[in-house]
Amino acid sequence: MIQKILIANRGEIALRILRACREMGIRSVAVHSTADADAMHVRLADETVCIGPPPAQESYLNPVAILTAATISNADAIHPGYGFLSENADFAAMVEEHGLTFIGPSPEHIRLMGDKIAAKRTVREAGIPVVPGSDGSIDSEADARRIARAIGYPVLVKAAAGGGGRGMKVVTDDGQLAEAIATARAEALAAFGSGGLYVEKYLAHPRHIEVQVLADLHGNVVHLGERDCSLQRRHQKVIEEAPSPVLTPEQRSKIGALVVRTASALGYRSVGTFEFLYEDGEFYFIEMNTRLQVEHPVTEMVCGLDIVREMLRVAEGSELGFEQEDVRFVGHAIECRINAEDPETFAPSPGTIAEYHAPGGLGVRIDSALYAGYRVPPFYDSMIAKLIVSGADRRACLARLRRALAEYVISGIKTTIPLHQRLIDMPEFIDGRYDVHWLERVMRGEH
Ligand code: MV4
Repeated sequence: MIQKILIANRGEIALRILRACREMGIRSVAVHSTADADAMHVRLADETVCIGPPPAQESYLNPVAILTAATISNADAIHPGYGFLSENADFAAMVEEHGLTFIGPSPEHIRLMGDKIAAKRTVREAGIPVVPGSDGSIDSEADARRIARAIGYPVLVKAAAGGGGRGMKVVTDDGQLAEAIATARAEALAAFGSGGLYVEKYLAHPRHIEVQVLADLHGNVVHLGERDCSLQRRHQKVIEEAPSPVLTPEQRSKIGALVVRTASALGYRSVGTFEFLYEDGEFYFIEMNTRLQVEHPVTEMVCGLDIVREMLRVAEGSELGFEQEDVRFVGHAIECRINAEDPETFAPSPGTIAEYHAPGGLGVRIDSALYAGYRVPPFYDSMIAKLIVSGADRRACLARLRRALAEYVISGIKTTIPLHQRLIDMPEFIDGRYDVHWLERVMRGEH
């Protein structure tokens, strides 16, 4: 049994994990940089350890500082949250070598899925549809040209170590291929230290639909349905919803069964997300995330499950207490990510929160570590709150979301609340007619 968990994160997700710990009678250890001494996760934890100066490299991204904190606080497990060290296979291995439980997938699964080429090959062999393209890395321009001609232009050159859109190049004909490969390789080497590339057919107007799985250590795997995360800007999600407005129950069951079979065959454990592009009624796997995700609450709201609680339970070896047919999807949920940013320019807006009033009422959930008087530090991600609203159906959910956004008061800094208010009143959003490029077109004034 896990008795004490060190939470290797900050902000709303540290609070989310801490709340699950408290409800389960597990003691919590918060770690923090000197910039976060006054943070809510530090105030609410049972114990706290300062792990370094403000830059994340020297605090939240420092494995030695975090393992030292776990040792001196006598924690028996570490939850990495999302971002920071959550998908660092070496860190997960170090945690286990120290005799602690890493609350997440095995280091081997994290490493496998971190290599996008290996991930794609693995899930394809298990029967999941993938985007047509090179089956492996491309070694030369000639190699890439042969594949590009076979699948047809336009194609996308992607970095094997990438993800999140970094090191991606669209190529529309043979003539652009050499330069795209050279720049993509250079960018990948600079960003990830490895230059492996692969080629895919470029889908021009896909949606981003991802499927949540949950697996225990005894071979039980369930899927918790999908989230539609097509509203993104510069590969940052802005609004997510469950279910996707475009899927039928039959499509959900079919893709769900495929990912469950695959996770099962891999011996996967903990939570994970299979990411797909969805275009013209077809799914195409692109990547797998081996962590708890920011947008997990929309799934919780439609499944009635506490994903973090389940993640902690399976980490200590408990069996999933339910089967696939026990997972029922009820209603609709939408999450707005609220950032400390100018809603038009997206310039960061750190500073002191003067007034804070969170909306409430039926179907309204706020996951945030904000409070009046809190100073949003300039050193970290600008997401300061998630507003998650649920309703009997998408229309009811939207009406409630509109109401909740209007109630939300965060003064003293700029936030993206006005952007959300504008987006959810646009006909394309109301009708669910949007793809992954829609938001950027709106921001350029082209919709
Ligand atoms: C694609 C694509 C079109 N065709 N792959 C961007 C981030 C990375 N996770 C995958 N991405 C894309 N891959 C093929 N073969 C378009 C994108 C893409 C995108 C995907 C999901 C959400 C937002 C996006 C925004 C621009 C491009």
